[in-house]
Amino acid sequence: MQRTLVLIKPDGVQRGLVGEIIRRLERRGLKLIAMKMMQVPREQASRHYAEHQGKAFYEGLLGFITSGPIVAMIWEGREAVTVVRSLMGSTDPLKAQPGTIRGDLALDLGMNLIHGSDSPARAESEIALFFSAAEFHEYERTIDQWIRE
Ligand code: IDP
Ligand code: MG
Repeated sequence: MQRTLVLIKPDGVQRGLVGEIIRRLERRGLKLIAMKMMQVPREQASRHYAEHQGKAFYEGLLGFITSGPIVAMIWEGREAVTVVRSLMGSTDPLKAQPGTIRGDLALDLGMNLIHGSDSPARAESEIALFFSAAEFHEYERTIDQWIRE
């Protein structure tokens, strides 16, 4: 079973879309393993977005992600990384398909509501950056027999 890191960015919290976003992930059948509300320290944000260092939008991105509380979560399921990315939609909400989180709920590249890891390897390192193993919840869901073949 694969795990992925999801962040509801400060715009999602401010706009009251935390429940809406979680609802979409839950309804797909993904399983919530960990969740917390936090304000990301700048040092953690710069590690999280290290791949974008030096790009024109980097400073704005760091300022934005550290500007207010976010909700950080770990979600588990078959191909969870790809499934979450497809539920999110394209990075630019103007290009995101209707039916996706960004395509239904956002308009701006810098205010696109949600982060999801883009590969299993990145998921592993991003999960380690945001959570300690003590914060994971191992539990059985009886409903899984109706989700997993
Ligand atoms: P992703 O969030 O879909 O994985 P990335 O390319 O990893 O997209 O970029 C990280 C975040 O940086 C995006 O979600 C978006 O908020 C912001 N971003 C990416 N490209 C641009 C840009 O060209 N201008 C402004 N912000 C950008
Ligand atoms: Mg990315």
